[in-house]
Amino acid sequence: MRLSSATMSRLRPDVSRPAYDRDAQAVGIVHLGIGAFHRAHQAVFTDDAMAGGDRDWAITGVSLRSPQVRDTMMPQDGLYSVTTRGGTDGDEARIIGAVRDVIVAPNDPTGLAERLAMPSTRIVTLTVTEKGYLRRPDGTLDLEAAARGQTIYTILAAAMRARRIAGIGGLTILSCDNLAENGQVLTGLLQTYCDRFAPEDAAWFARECACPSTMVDRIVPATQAADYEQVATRLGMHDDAAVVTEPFRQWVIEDRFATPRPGWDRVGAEMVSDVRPYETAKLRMLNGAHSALAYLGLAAGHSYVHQAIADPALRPMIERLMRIEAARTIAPAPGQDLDAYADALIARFGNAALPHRLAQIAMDGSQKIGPRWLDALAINGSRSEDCPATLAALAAWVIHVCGEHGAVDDPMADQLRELWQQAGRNGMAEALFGPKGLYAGRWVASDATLRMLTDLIAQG
Ligand code: CS2
Repeated sequence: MRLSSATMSRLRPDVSRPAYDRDAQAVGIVHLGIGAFHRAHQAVFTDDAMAGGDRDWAITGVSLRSPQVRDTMMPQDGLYSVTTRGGTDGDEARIIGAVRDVIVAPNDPTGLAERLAMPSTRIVTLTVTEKGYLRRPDGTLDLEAAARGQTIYTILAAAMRARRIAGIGGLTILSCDNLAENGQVLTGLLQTYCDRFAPEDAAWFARECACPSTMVDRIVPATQAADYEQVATRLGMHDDAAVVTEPFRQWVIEDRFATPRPGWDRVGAEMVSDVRPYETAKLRMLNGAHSALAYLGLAAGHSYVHQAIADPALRPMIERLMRIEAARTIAPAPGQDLDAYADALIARFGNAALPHRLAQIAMDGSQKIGPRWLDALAINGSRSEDCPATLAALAAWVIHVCGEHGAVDDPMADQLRELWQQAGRNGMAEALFGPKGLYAGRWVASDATLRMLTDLIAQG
């Protein structure tokens, strides 16, 4: 038996299910990039908001490329389970009903355009990962890539045009990706795109739309074969769209909407005027430590986060990276305790009930190191503060991308391998982080730092 509207009544009784009439809800949100993270995070908040009485915030999920999510979710009428692991009460499972349907953008561009141009659609949320924004290493928009096929830019620009011509209101466009100042960055990128390809829509976008910044947090490992089996036992039926995650979830949202929104703040989201202190702490401490665990942990022979954080050779480096090198670059909001935050992160990383593959985190490093490490290195560098732990992690990433230790899953893998061939082991630090380096737009290392990095890379 497989999960669907028809079988939901036969779930095991301890599995909670949507507490509202799913069929009666209009679609209010279109989500671009419907993967496990969205299903375990924003969709859960929205499900809670509708269970609390909010109406008409059903979600249309959009896959930008692969039909895989549609093919698993549509036979289940958009239903799926979220199982939390490692909590004090053991595993808990619930069914989420917030997702109405899934569209594969290249297969159904018309259906997608219609959904985005409906008056009931107010919010577009995005989890397209760092590389989905199609920026060059210096942060500027790659206009050519942005205009090719179904990208967030072609999709959003078409939606804006349709809404402008139809005389319906704008959209709130909410980036839920791990970029520094994601709302402001998205505003700038969309503006650049419109100026170039849709100048008649640029002013309308500026006037009618808003891109608040958000900090999203929940650890959601890719679901493994064994997870599906365990979930089936718990539910009493199969769920091919199951997600497993930790009990913790956090969503801090800049309170600057162009449209109505669900009462996410009544179900745990924090609406604030400035997201930056939360977002920089999350990016530089959580994600910064995560990426360090990934490259240093893989090099040390580990496979999972909970193993790497338990390694006595790595743990002190991770602590130093978070508590000293990252924390001193963050201006905390009133009441924000960075040391307590680091304690909580160490405990979350240690959650052995939720194995999280280091290789999953190691993906797309070229897009991640900027907000996670380089921004903190730049601030520390300007104050002449040493960063041995962050530099060790950075050296481990440079070695990782040489490609000699296995395939590198990164949109810049070819470019980075070529750089290795040209620059060699002793030239990589300079080629990446020197004054003319690939990352010069983000961070230029001092001569002493380049020497230290070169030594670390040479030592392997
Ligand atoms: C991770 C994040 O894969 C990665 O790069 O660092 O997905 C991390 O698990 C989330 O940001 C946690 O909120």
